[in-house]
Amino acid sequence: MKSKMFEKETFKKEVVENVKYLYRKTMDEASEQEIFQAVSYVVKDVIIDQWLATQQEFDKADPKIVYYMSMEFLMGRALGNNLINLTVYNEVKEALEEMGINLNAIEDQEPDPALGNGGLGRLAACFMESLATLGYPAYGCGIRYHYGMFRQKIENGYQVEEPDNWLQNGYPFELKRPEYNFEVKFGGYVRAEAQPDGRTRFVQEGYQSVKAIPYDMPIVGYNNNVVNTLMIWDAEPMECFELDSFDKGDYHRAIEQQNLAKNLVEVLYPNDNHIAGKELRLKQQYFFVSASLQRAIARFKKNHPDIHMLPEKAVFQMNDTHPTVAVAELMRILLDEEGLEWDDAWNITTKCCAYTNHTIMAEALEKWPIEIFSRLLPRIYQIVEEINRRFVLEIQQKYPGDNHKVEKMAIIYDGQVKMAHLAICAGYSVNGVAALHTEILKKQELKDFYEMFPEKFNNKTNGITQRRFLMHGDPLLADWVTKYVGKDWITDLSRIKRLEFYADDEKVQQEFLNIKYQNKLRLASYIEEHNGIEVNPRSIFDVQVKRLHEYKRQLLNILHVMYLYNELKEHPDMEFIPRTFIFGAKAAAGYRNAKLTIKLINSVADVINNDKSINGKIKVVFIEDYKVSNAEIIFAAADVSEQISTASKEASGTGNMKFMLNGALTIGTMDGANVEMAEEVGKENMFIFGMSSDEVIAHEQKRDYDPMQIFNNDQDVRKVLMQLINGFYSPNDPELFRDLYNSLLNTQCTQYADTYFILADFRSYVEAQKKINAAYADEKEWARKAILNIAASGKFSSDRTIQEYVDDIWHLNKITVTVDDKAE
Ligand code: B1N
Repeated sequence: MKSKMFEKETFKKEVVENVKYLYRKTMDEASEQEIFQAVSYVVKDVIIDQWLATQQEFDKADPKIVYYMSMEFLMGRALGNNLINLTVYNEVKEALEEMGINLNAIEDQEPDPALGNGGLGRLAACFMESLATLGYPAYGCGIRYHYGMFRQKIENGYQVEEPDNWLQNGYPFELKRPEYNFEVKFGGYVRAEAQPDGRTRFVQEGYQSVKAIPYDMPIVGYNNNVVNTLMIWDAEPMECFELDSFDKGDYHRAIEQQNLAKNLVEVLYPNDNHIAGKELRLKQQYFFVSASLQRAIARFKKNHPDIHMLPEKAVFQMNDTHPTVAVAELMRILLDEEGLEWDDAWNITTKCCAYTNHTIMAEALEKWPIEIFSRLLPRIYQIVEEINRRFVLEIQQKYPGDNHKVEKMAIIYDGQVKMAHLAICAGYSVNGVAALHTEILKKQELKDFYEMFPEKFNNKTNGITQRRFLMHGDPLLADWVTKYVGKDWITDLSRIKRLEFYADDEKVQQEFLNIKYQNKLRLASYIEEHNGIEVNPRSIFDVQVKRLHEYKRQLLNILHVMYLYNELKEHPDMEFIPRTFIFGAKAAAGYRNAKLTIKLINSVADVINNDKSINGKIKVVFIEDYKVSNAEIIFAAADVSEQISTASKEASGTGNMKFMLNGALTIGTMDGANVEMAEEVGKENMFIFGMSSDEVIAHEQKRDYDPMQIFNNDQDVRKVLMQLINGFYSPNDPELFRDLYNSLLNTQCTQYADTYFILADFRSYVEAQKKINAAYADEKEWARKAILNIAASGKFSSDRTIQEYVDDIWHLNKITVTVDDKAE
């Protein structure tokens, strides 16, 4: 039921009141930022009632709760989505219009809480939203980074990083909960203390500690009164350091504590699919894991006297290995604080912890030098050693005499703590994030573990929330979908399948094309405003937006653009539909080839966009600062979705699903979830190219791939690669792109040349691109394919994913929440 608060006159009055009380201003005097805050506080008021009611229901029903533990939650803006999920978006839009205020402009005032890098963090955000919408009791557990993902500026074609001070104006959708603070200890040493009963107690001494303070953010379910909680932890020094009381305490200690607290939560590590291995990162991990577990257990103990019941009431899902110290921390709490015996504690822990793997990229596998690990977390390290000792015995028993097994599977080996091994050993479930990825885990990366624990392994193909990525991001298309299939798709995306019946209907096709055109106009004006580039909305919008990584092969895309440009110059009359190649990507701050690829894209853009002789047939645009809020606009406007990773490398991908839902056609490899998209929509409605994952893996194992052969035999490839080093795109510095050239051909630079098989896939990519050109010439056929894609996107809702987690791993029950409307 809609709150009376959103009846127009009431709502308007509340906004005016808030502006008055918050800022002592009239509406005319208030800035857009102030109006954003005022509107948000009205919304928060309504949310708070549902939030309270949800908590009361938790207390009453005593349900099992999932704690989704993640270093990253890439939430994106909350206001618009909260309005949608409260089902009052249009009412509020109209009320504001009557006040002369544009809701979109107000939404634009909200900072993107960018507490994540890319797919992994955004998945966590979609999961939170789906959990609330399906009515499952859940907490997200993470860190309240003071600076999230950096803001990207492009200067002279180069990426420049700027701090993202998302908290500077105060964030209306968070609630500080200082009463739920917990101490987290680092360093020092462990003293064994003999107990009268003959047992030994372990006490950490000489440590430094911080106070963890949670901030709760409401996660609003769609039209169901359920509001779950994302708890993100901030750090404060244990004792407040007062300048006028030096003499009272130890000055140095106070300063140290203050610095520890400040540094801990200062900034998100801006690496995607890569681990920097810095001590501070391990501190961050333990900090939020320890605080979250302490809060979860305190909540559990409030109404359960017997800690053995924990597995019936709580499950801790570890989002990749980043929170895997949870295993040892839970053991520590059970052993040292609850006084359980090892076997008892282990039995509980292994029924509470589950692990999701998100990548097989070697550089993303977490390993900590035991020197760092044991110094920072001495008691936790002891516990990991004991887990490892027992695990190694188990391996030896199962595979007597096979020392190789221990070498490959031990948790501690070669001076390192291997977090994935710990997660698999202690977790009762290990899942991959797409069918292909899970198969590769079972057959290759985690083969030994799969052989030992086949029952633990399962697949949970990723998904995305249609509330944000269709309803909010693409309202025209959302209404159009509703017109044909009814509005059930909002909470059951499988219903969108009924759109299939209209795929051949020319009127429906035309409507789709008109909506796509409107969305392209919207993106074109965004690009004009933010990049100063004029693009032709009648051209094909060909889009690759995602983190910049060599395995994602933005380089393949731009090499193809260079090739096309050569073709157009040589054959000015060739059949060609104007194309706008749109890129958006942040590179990790220290990732040289990734940053150089951004420079290359911008350099190619400079040359091509300014070449009058090709009549604007190709445009290249690099959209600055790709983030959740502009992503929604970009997906809605795309004709072509580039999902071109080296097969086997992209665990799932989720951008691919967002494009599909918005009616873009995919050009992609048989990688990650692309494989399942092809299953759903049919290969004939996608543009599939390139080597299969089996082929890639075979070449990697045999080490028999030689890109130089391709360079020698393919003139077009040669021409494009020479343009990287002959100054064609960098006349003032012909050597500028030498490292990219080397990465493709020079075996001395990397382990082997062209690690990501760009040249191997180049020809088949060119062919697939030609097919796109031909297909787009037939507008109706194109629209038909796009409609079929939308209709086939039902599987890729995160609602479906979450239901599978619930059925197979978490075993939760739904709650129902009713609220009294205080505005009544
Ligand atoms: O997780 C996404 C998948 O859809 C993507 O294919 C996958 O690349 C992504 C270390 C990661 N895997 N690993 C990371 C992020 C940050 C970090 O510090 C690794 N991100 C993914 C959701 O399943």
